[in-house]
Amino acid sequence: MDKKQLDETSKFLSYILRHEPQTIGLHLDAEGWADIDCLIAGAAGQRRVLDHAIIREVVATNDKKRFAISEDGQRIRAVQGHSTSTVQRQYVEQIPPEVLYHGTATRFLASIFEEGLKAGARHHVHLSQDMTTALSVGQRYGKPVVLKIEAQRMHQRGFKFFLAENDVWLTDAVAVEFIREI
Ligand code: HQG
Repeated sequence: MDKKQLDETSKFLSYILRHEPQTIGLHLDAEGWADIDCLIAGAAGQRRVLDHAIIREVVATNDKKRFAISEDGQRIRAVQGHSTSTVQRQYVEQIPPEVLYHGTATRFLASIFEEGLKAGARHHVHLSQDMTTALSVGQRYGKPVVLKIEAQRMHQRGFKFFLAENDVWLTDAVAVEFIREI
């Protein structure tokens, strides 16, 4: 597959495995796993040709390591970023570094400094350990801005942090007092 096809298939998988599995009649379990044969059959119903080799290539080449395949090769899941309520992943709690970063767009700043960072449609607020990643995340919504989150201080106050398999940090919400604009 060329890069364009890989990106396009990755977007399709993100849509199905994070947000709208029901559009192809796919069942996800609470940990987000879907049977790959069912995924292939559901996609075929929408005239989208997938097979195990294509899916493995998308998973292996994905820039953000968004997906994982089970050890037996039969199931696939998105490792984070879900909005569908059928998935309630139980991430293991982790101690965060001193600071983490959140990329957003300048147009959201007034609201963020009023009500803090909220998860929105997804299940968590997404944070990263490096500013470059945060900047590219923010760029998706307009003029980007990076916010510094006092993660260690939040942790000391009892807020929970989780680290997805692809190194994206997750937390339920971030109160204004822990947010600094850079
Ligand atoms: C903003 C991508 C107003 C928040 C990325 C963000 C990430 C508020 C947007 C992952 C707000 C939500 C997630 C408030 C938060 N008022 N705006 N109180 N609180 N926001 O897409 O973090 O490529 O759901 O700043 O790499 O942008 O999809 O979250 O701008 O890891 O794999 O509301 O998605 O990964 O947007 O991105 P999103 P996000 P993928």
